[in-house]
Amino acid sequence: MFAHAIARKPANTYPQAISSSDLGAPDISLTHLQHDQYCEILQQAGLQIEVLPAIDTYPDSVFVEDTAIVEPGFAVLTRPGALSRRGETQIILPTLEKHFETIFFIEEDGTVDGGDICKVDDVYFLGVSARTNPEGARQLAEILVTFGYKCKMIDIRRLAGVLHLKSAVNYLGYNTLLLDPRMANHPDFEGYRKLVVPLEEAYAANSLRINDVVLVPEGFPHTLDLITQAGFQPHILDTSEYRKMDGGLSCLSLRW
Ligand code: CIR
Repeated sequence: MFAHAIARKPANTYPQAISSSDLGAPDISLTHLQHDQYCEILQQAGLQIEVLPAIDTYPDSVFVEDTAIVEPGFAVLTRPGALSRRGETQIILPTLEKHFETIFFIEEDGTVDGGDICKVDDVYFLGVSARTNPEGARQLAEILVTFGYKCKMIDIRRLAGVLHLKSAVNYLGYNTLLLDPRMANHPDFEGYRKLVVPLEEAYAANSLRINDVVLVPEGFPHTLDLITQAGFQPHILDTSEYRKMDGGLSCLSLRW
């Protein structure tokens, strides 16, 4: 169960965030509305959420998930792979210091984006991507194993159009993974119950379990069906303005 979350309001510069999509420019007032709706559902799900102020220096700073890995007892400050995002970690550090006594740091030359880090019970899957390099994943694994977690690296560098591991793999609890079809036969995911989204709904593989509900992006009927049929309680959220900047439901918060 999650009890806490941190989010950050979208920057006025959000339209300049990194994007590989061809979905057009985000509408800033709709971006804010979708953010409010997101924070509200986290609260309804029982989380205490701290919503940090917007930081216009960092257009991508609404995607707080990438800046840290958080656990009830500790946090790891990442070192984002995109240069334009690297300073986001120093900005969020004082907030993390309020919540966590123990903070670890990913050091140069390692890079890690939180979006690449997928926790599945006592296993951490560490995506090696265009953002998280093998050295960053190695440093993070070194920290996590001291807390008893198993760590497995998953190389996604050949998966076209997949930014982070959690763009393609998310854990819904009850031994169930929600997967992009290109990840469905990965040997490290053997033994899990798999819900495989159709390729045309790959974006919805980034659905997010928050306590009793699974947040599902709007507009992905097959994924919604899969999740519902599997016995989860879905809650649909419109994330259109975040999708335009390659972001999804998990990216918008840190949860512990
Ligand atoms: C980026 O390229 O870094 C942002 N535009 C999107 C980050 C999405 N974050 C995530 O999946 N954790």
